[in-house]
Amino acid sequence: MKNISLIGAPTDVGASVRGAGMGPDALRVAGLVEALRSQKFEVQDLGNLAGPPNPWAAPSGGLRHLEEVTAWNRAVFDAVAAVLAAGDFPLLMGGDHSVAIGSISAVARHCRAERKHLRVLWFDAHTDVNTEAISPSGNLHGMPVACLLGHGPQALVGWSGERAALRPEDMDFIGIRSVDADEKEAIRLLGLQVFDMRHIDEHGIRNTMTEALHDIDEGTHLHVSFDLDCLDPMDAPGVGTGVRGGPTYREMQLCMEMIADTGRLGSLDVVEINPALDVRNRTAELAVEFVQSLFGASTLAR
Ligand code: 6HN
Ligand code: MN
Ligand code: MN
Ligand code: MN
Repeated sequence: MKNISLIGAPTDVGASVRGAGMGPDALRVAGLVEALRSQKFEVQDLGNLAGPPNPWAAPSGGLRHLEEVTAWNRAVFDAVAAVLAAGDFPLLMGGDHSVAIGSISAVARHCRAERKHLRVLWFDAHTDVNTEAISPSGNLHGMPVACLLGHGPQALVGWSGERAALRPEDMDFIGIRSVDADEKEAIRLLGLQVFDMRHIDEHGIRNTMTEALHDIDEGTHLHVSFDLDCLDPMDAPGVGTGVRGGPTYREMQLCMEMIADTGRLGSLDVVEINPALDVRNRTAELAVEFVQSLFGASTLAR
């Protein structure tokens, strides 16, 4: 059993709603370390990374805070790479979702070196595949997928050692219900597999996850990028860009349990928790429950 290393990336520079920078501490207060230790994992909290403050500036060239997002991702990349090099499991606590650029780039580089097949499951209300050319907001937390596929601003592309950290067929999206007008075209051109809420409504969460996990084998490193706004805001109010109509608590639990059953989870991002908008830390507490399930907690099995 691998040791789990927690890394905090306390920033909201990729968003235009402030507050996601408090996410790592919200997860700590919700008992993430203790919860994983109760499951008999060795857990070390590496503390929070350091990075630039939020300059609270308007977008320039279609991008808000590119320099700051780049600096934070450098720190994330190095920290995640170090944990992987030590043979441990990196659990990145965001932070807004732009931090997935550094995290998944480090994972992709590691997988190439280890000859593992990287598969990414992107749990989100949004597809985050905007670029500076098409984003309606300029917020970089709406662009990490594009960057990882090799289509973002130069400063944020190519970190894994190849222009694209991921190929479209290496990832699946689950829970999607908000896609910007030009993002739809990008999804079509890239050929991305998007299990949107309609798909989940029609096929059920179990069939959806079976499809998403169908090509996982012994050589797979599974990375989960978990944006808490994937959930319905009735359950998870502490997010900056909530969209109604998300998966229920039970549906999300089954997703986590089915991933745990693969035995291939190799790295995890938990992002977009915004304590400033939350109700009594409910969203962070919910996240802790889901992380426990991802790591194999089950109602009946010991
Ligand atoms: N997130 N599609 C919107 C945008 O501004 O690009 C929202 C992005 C939300 C990003 O929640 O990680
Ligand atoms: Mn996201
Ligand atoms: Mn989102
Ligand atoms: Mn697929």
